[in-house]
Amino acid sequence: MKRFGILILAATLGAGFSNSVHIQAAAAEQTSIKIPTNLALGGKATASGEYAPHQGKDKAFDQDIFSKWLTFNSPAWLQYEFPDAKVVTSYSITSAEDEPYRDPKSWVLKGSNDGTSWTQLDVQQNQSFTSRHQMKTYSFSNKTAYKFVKFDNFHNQNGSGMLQVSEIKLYDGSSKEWSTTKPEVAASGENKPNNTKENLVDGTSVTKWLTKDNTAWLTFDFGNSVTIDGYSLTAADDRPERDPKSWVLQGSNDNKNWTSIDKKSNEIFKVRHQRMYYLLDNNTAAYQYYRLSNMKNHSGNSMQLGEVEFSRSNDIGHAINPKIEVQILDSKGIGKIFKKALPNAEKEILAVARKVHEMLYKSPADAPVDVKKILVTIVDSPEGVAWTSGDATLKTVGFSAQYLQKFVESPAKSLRDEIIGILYHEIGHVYQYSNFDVEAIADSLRYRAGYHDRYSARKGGSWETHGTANFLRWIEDTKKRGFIRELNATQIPYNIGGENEKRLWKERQIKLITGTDVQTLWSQYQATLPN
Ligand SMILES: [Ca+2]
Ligand SMILES: [Ca+2]
Repeated sequence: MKRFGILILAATLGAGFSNSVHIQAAAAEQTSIKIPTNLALGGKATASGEYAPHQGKDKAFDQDIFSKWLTFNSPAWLQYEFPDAKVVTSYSITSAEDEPYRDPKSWVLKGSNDGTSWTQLDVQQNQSFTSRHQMKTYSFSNKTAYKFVKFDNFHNQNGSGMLQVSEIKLYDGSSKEWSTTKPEVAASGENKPNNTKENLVDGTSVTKWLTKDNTAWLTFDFGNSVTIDGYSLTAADDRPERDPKSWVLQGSNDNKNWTSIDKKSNEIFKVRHQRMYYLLDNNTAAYQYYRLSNMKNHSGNSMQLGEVEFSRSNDIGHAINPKIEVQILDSKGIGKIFKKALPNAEKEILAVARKVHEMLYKSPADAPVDVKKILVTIVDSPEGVAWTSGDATLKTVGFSAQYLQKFVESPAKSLRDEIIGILYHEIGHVYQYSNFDVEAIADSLRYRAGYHDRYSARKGGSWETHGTANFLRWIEDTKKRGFIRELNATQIPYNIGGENEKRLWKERQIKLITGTDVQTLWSQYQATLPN
């Protein structure tokens, strides 16, 4: 399958400012994070110099670590004017993607209300950035609101020549809190010790719940009332006849009186580990308990599931909220089949975007960019399938109308599943940070969500040329949970030259993360595959 036109993203994750609180409640398990509010929004930047327009002063305040402000003369100054005066008490500076000598070394931060008389707020000297796109945060005490802040006497590491920063954020200590809750599960039955009900909410479809019955119910207790706007069921590893075929989703606040929310009567999971997402478009009531009741399998005497997830309005994942827009632009209007396959396309694409983000980042606070909008277009393109382009705030995912047309002409296949699979891949590109084999990482997400058949992989080749995506997925599932996130947090150093050096660097990263040599992992993986 041919794909093209992929935008490669880069740089370090903005860690270091999120608080994690782990509360072991009586039933459900809750984690919350605080994302600090960046005040550098909607204001005006001025500077002693800039390399406009591509490396202009605005690039220091555009919420995008992949763009930078560069000035040819150090020392320099950089000023930010807020729309309204703010009480700034901390700030972060993120280094750019290359040339460490251009990083800031010393500066004075000043505040002013008229742009003329200045009060010193913070002084830093002998600072250094040990990696590219590294974010460093500085705090100071201040109780006065200022309309202007200015980084003055801004020196680079060399003392003269160019100075550059990729991003500056300004904070007043306010933040927004998000939490995630792992529910307590109750079930009509389970198969101890390996296929227990807890396996339904452990974050991977590799572990499963199984009951030796053709009917079942499952209850999920969140500890508090929460509204959900969707839920997903992920198929287990084998035996499709054990998949749930029908169920009723209900909500309750006392675990006794139940209200029906959704009903399915003939669901078919076409690929093992397929994650089927069900949108609840008009659901506004909050419930503490959710129940999959009257579950029936396809046939036989057992039922099983890999994972059950609920999309909660207060969840960390909902901090990811890009505007989604779909435009049918092809000359013959073929693109209408896209909307027919995904009737509520904007909301379904948002759900994929949130899942992809979760697969790439532990928390939205760790993500290097904040994509504001994803525009999905269906266009004339006789070649290719889909592609992603754009800057950090607006991404465009293109689909070939001709490809969709050809696909829909093979009735054995589901256009809906194909589109969702492509979305896992392309939205992977929208959010990925690492330049480590961008195609393989994006495709590993598609495998993980069950929109490529991982069991169709065959023995042969080497790790970097033959089925790399499923190999990465296999490491994630069997060797190291969070492996793909850690891989996505790496960045091939800008000064690494040849292909061989790059390969050795990649192999070192895999060993660093997993503790195992890549050739050993590859041999173990090969042993799991049929000839
Ligand atoms: Ca920037
Ligand atoms: Ca599981």
